[in-house]
Amino acid sequence: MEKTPKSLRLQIGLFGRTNVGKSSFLNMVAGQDVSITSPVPGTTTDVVEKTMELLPLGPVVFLDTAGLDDKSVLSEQRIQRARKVFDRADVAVLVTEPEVWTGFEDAIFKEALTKNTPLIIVVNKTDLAAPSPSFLEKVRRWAKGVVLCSSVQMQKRDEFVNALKRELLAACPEDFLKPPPLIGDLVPAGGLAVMIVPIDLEAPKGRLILPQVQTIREALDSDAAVLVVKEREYGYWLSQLKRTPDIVVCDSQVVLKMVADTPAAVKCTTFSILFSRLKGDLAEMARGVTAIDSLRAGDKVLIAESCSHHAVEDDIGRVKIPRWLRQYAGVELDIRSSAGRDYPEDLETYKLIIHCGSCMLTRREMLFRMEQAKAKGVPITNYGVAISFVQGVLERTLEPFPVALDAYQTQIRIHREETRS
Ligand SMILES: Nc1nc2c(ncn2[C@@H]2O[C@H](COP(=O)(O)OP(=O)(O)OP(=O)(O)O)[C@@H](O)[C@H]2O)c(=O)[nH]1
Ligand code: SF4
Ligand SMILES: [Mg+2]
Repeated sequence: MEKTPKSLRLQIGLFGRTNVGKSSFLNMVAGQDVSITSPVPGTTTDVVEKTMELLPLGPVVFLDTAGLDDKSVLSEQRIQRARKVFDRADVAVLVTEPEVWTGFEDAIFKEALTKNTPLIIVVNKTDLAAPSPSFLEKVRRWAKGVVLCSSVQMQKRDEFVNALKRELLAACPEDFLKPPPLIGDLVPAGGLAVMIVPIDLEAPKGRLILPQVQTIREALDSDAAVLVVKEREYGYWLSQLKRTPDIVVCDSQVVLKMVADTPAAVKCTTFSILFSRLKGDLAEMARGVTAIDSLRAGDKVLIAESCSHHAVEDDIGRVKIPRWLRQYAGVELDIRSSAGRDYPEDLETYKLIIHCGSCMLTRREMLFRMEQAKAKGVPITNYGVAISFVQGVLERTLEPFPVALDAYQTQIRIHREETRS
């Protein structure tokens, strides 16, 4: 992590009057004492930098500044250094206290506006006084995001840090949400990717679906060759090849056949797994799927689709996944579904969320949905990961992604040990 150059890290500037708790807030987020704090105004006299990995955002650097109000006695040089943080910051975090809004806060707000820097307001010290609805209404109008916090209530740290992550995710510039490659890193220039595409009832007439087209396109962009076959012809064409493919990708519905027909030395995965890495956090999805193991009779499972495509007779989300889930769990489950923009408010009532490949969502939207699930303590996975899991081939289809495979193996081990004891 330390190898990531600073410019690739999201730079988060912390601003606020002396003594509002900027350094205490940073220490709470970092989970360690990074910046000195004290009741004496003007404790921080120079910029303090703290790099950390703030998932799902990735590497970030917090810049804790000296409070610049009339209580600070700083040299011109130090004032300039604190001011310069504004030029570096990709996101500005203004720390304030309930009901306190002075000319200082106004100045920070205006500077953020002029520099077009997204502003998040942290209302700190809420343990001393709750902010009034009118104060909150005012700050919500001005900032991209608002976080209510108490930097001394460590028992609520997770809640505060999750709220900050959600606001950062919503506010950070698009560049910082650059997706990992779809397939480009799995097939070298001059290499070969084989794609298995079933042409069944669900296949649209006369064309391929978007995820398949995008995957083919990215392999071609990597100067690789692509062989596209239906599942029935796959074995035959594999036997005709003079070289082994670098990667084989199939539609999740034929994953069992792909795994059976693919030699152990050849890497293989599914379109849906490729997309869960592109759009979200594959390791988290791989961890989340292990929740299927502990589903009990009557448990609520959400099948979340992010567009309202016309459901066909043997639809994957409405028919096939529920059937496989019930077969795997061996009990009756309460399986609900949501489609399009509506993502249920009562996520906490579900034992598991199984999300579609989210080809219609941006990476920011999907990461946001994952964060919402996490904030409510609900495991989340996706169609591709879940299908490979219930078919018993997930370790095979995660092989091309060592981090996700490791996350899955660790979680399933913990989980099965817990069930045994
Ligand atoms: N009750 C309460 N006290 C807090 C909170 N956050 C910080 N404090 C206290 O407020 C005082 C100032 O905190 P600092 O974190 O040093 O504040 P700062 O904004 O970094 O101050 P300067 O570096 O001087 O600009 C310390 O005594 C903290 O313990 C909070 O959420 N609740
Ligand atoms: S957004 Fe989801 S439900 Fe809609 S087509 Fe893409 S994967 Fe399927
Ligand atoms: Mg400080």
